[in-house]
Amino acid sequence: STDSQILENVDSLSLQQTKKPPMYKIIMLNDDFTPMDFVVYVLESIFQKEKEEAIKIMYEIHNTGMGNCGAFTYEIAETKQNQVMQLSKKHQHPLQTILEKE
Ligand code: NFA
Repeated sequence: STDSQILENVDSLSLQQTKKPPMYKIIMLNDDFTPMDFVVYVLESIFQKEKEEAIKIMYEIHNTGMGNCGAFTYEIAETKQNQVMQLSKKHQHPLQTILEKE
């Protein structure tokens, strides 16, 4: 649709495959029960965030209702979403995520 996308796609027909896959943002939702430390642990262990960044994202979720954990291909986003669900269920926390197509 944009000039640069048309050029990129025309280019990919004759030269090489440069088209990027669709990306999905993982949005984490606030709730009143999940401990802040657990959310920080999830962001560090599943989303590879440094502690300082994990704390920043956790407070963004706590204060606004939602926050961006990162953008991934569908398969990776779905896997990370399942990992969050399984870890949260194991610890009996109601932490939830949704996917948003970019
Ligand atoms: N709101 C939760 C609390 O006060 C913390 C939280 C942050 C939960 C981010 C979910 C996501 N314990």
